[in-house]
Amino acid sequence: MNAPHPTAPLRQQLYADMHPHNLTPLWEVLHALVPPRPQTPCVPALWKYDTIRPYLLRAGEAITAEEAVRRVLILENPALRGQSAITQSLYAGLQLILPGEVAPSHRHTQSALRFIVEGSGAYTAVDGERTTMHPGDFIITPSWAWHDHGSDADEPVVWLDGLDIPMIRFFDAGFAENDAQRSQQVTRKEGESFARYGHNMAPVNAAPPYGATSPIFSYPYARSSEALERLERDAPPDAVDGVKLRYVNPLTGGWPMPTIAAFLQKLPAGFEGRPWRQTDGAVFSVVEGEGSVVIGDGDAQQRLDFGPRDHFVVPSWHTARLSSRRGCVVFSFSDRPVHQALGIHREERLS
Ligand code: GTQ
Repeated sequence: MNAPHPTAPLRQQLYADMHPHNLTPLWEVLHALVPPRPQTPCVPALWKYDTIRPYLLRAGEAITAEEAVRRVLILENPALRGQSAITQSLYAGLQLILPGEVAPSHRHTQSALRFIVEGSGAYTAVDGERTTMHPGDFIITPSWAWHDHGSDADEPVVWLDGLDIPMIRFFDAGFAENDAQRSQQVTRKEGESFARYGHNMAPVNAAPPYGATSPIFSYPYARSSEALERLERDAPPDAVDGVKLRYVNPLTGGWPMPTIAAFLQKLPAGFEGRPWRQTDGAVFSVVEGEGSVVIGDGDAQQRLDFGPRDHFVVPSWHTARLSSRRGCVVFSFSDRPVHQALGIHREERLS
């Protein structure tokens, strides 16, 4: 055993005496505060849709969308239980809406994305325009925009909600309001935003309607998946990502939301991806096909096998590699725009 440091009693007395004055010594915590590499408390996790779905449907019996305001089961990182967070900065949940229901209109400073997991025919309304949901569609609710959801479908509709809730909580910058009306009045025809912004063209002399957020509020899967299929057919896949595209704000070429990046990727059949790591922890939603991801190094390695509608999280700076025997399509989102805005984003391709 090491002999106690000669000034140890001095130190202990110092700590005790200054404690009531809200002072604490940096040197006891310096290495944890300024770690040599990211030390996230988040752990990798997988939510199998077959396991989750019965609980979602039970939630549908236990509470109406109206009463819940948003009927969502939160995907909580197993190491962050009670914090409503899937990573330190991001929130994810699965929202259920049943035929005829309305999730009433409100707005908040948190930005939201919806990625449709199951069912067609529900809608979300933003700023007087409704968009109909289909599996694989990527839909945006900009910060502080009124939004309500509803369903004229004849089946349950489930989507993944991705929000920057923990980030906004960190900055203590959250505001929210309920609308006077339950459902927004429809003032614009469905597809108007897409016609204006979704065809590699843009209005002349018009200010961006949602500031730093994309003016396209639905990116239909039919279009995104067609791009991936063509690229899979006509171009060589990337060694790490397969065929991967990012969603863009057409007015800037940048990320669709100021706090959240979103991606769609296709792993060709037989794909064995090379490993990579990145500072932005990412949440994945599987659209079609099957595959697996191996996360971590050495003894801490974990393999998660995924299929359609499963969700998983790869935490910050964890080495990961994707593979797929039969091919698959996977959506993902992360807080990369914030890392990049701060100049702290890092990624590494490993071999
Ligand atoms: O749909 O507005 O999952 O406000 C969490 C908070 C969804 C929403 C969530 C929300 C919403």
